[in-house]
Amino acid sequence: MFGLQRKGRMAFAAAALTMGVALVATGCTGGGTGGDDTGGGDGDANLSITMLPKNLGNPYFDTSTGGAEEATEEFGGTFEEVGPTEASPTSQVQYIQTAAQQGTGGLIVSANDPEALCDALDEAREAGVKVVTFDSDTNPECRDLFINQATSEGIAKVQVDLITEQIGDEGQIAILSASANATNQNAWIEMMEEELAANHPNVELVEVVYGDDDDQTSFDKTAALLQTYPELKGIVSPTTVGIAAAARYLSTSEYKGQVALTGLGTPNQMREYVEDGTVTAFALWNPADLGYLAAYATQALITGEITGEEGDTFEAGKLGDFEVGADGAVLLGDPFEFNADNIGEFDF
Ligand code: RAM
Repeated sequence: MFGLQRKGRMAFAAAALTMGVALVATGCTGGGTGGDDTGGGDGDANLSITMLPKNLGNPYFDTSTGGAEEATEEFGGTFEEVGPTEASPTSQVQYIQTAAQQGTGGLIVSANDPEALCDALDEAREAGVKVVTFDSDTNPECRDLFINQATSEGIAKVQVDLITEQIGDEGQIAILSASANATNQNAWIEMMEEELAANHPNVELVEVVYGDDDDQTSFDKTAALLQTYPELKGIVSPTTVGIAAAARYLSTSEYKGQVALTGLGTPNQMREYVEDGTVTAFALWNPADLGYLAAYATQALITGEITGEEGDTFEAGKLGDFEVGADGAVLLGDPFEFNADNIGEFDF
């Protein structure tokens, strides 16, 4: 659907294994206030990079920020991460405005809402800032590029495959999502609903609830789901915050091992729940690679190596060469399944 292409070899396992090392160097270098003389990797290019995740305090985004900072160091730019504490639709606007006022060269954003950031992003782009979304997109006209972790179809399918297998392909399931406006989760949920309707007639999706990528809210929503639906057989949480909170709730409850839980999680947050039998398998991609690729794509825009047109190609350091697909989207790779057999190999 996105017409995206990735050139080069998947470096997922190797990169994942080195994350422990990469994260040691993740302290922000500050800056982001540079004018045309900032950076220095490419003559006069302003290689100051500002990273704006959905919210701060989420290990998933800590890891993607680590990857982006590693890339920025490689190409000789300056780097800073900014962001709100709450993943609400407009909470990112002020950070976009400030970054633009301070003259950042490139802004890398995971959007809490497809539309709410657009005015601020338009102003930033008019001021010369290159805007790259990653992880969760805005409407395509509001940014130069979107760095997509995997196709929405692939992310939806792996989660439906996992939950239907875990519940014997019949019974009630619910979805515990992130915030209600999140572009990425909403796209995945729509496709999960389609996949369930098409291929799993005996599975009933009873409700989608929103934990707002907040640990406590997600925990409470899990408890409420289990109370409301006594027949519930499984929960899918397509958010690393949600699945970890739901696993924590289930692990000490009477539902442990009775109600299946899967979705998208980080190995470090999910390890104890795989080991104690609360969860058998879940999926994700490498957030460090996603941030790394987003930073290299931003650099290629800033230096003028690419404009973001379909067919543009650029090099992303250790990840190799990538090509811009339809709608200005670049694809990282495929989702990856984690389970008891392989989770010990990953450290992020
Ligand atoms: C959370 C965020 C992020 C999403 C992951 C899977 O960390 O919602 O946007 O991609 O989960």
